[in-house]
Amino acid sequence: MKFNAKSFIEYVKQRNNNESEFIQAVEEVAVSLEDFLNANQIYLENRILERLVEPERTIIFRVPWVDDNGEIKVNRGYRIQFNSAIGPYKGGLRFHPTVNLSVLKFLGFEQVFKNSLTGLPLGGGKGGSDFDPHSKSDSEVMRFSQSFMSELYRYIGPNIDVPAGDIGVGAREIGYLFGQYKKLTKDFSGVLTGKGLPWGGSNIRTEATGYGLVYFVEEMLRAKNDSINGKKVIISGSGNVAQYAAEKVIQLGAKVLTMSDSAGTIYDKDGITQEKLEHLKQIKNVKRGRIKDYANKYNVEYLDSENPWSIKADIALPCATQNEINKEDAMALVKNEIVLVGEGANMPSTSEAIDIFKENKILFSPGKASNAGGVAVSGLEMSQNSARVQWSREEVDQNLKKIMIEIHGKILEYGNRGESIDYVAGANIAGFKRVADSMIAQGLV
Ligand code: NDP
Ligand code: 2IT
Repeated sequence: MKFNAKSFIEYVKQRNNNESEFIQAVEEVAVSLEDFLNANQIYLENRILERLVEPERTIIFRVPWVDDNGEIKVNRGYRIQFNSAIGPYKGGLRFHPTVNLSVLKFLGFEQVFKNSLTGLPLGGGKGGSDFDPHSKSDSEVMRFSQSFMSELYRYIGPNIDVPAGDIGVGAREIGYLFGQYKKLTKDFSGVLTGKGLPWGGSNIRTEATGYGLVYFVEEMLRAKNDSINGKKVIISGSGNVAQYAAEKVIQLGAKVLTMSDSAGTIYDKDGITQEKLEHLKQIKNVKRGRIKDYANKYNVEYLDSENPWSIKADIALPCATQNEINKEDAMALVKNEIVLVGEGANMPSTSEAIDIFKENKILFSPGKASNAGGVAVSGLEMSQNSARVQWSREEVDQNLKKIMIEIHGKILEYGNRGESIDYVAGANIAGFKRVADSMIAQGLV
């Protein structure tokens, strides 16, 4: 049998019309796997890739709720249970107006490979809603979250499917979702991760994605006999991932020049200090305001409606959303002699941008590798819940670091090209192999 990535993508396009983000994610994987599949016929004979691009189950449901004015609102809820070959479905929930089937399918598909790379027993899933938590009151968010869970609870469970946070879903939302699940099922269990520390959460889960990203970047630099110390770093986003990526960068002696939100970018030439970062956390997490307030308070440059990619630096860490680095942005980064691009968000670089990084020999790591620290600590939260224990910050942090270093090692197995490392191919092949072997072992289900 012969696998041809191009014709496979045509087949996926035909079956998933108009799902551009999903097709983009599949295309990247199919291209990476071409040689590997042709050299390992067993995966072709078992039609593993055809099976992998078909979610095991897709649940779509109505989410009605009442706003503070007593008006009825209706949103759409989703949970995509993508693949359970190596563990219960696991992955975040996203609440954002841009959420649709294509976005959640790309996220669920990537999650399967990411979770496999962690080495933990985690299948892949993703869900969410087109609900926009911006400018909603706490009680509106609570009523929406309760309505969402009133349907979702039927399909999840600590050994079935364990959702967590993603864009628009943080500690507040996880709390309301957990409360409603418990009320409906009478069951206090580890059905969600990202829980509060007093009620079953794990130390370091809040920090895990951002810290893990920087641990991974350190490994990439170490492989080049370099280090992060003294580097200039541009970060996009100012949510969970961006905040803790910035924190770890600062701790390791590098300078964070930018952060952003959906309205614009702040450019702090002196570098964001831990103290200023604490203020930014207040703006974004407590006041739920705009990053522009940071520029006003510290009198730094504010780039209205712009992203950070035009600012000169050594390292770029996109930590906001998908396709936030396009071809022009990638060219600007290359022109400014960027050394490394480490994805904290899921699929923040378009495929044209990735091609430009490759052509210019930029060290580039895909989100499914470098942002795996979040779901990895979610996996550790599940273990702690099962054992009814809570590990210390130090213990979880050490575990996280170890997992990120191991992911780097697994990628080297398949992505080492002598003088360079193909992190995209390495992550896709290593992530695929574990899931594919498990699928074959479990028969045609
Ligand atoms: P948050 O909701 O905490 O923060 C998202 C940030 O990105 C905010 O600053 C937001 O701006 C900005 N943003 C969101 N959508 C857009 C958009 N369309 N255009 C421009 N800016 C945007 O989410 P997280 O930090 O949790 O997630 C960020 C990324 O990291 C996502 O890609 C997510 O899938 C990924 N990720 C998250 C993990 C986690 O554990 N949370 C784990 C692995 C990956 P504003 O404040 O204006 O909305
Ligand atoms: O994209 C991701 O890996 C997440 N949003 C975290 C998933 C999780 O289950 O912790």
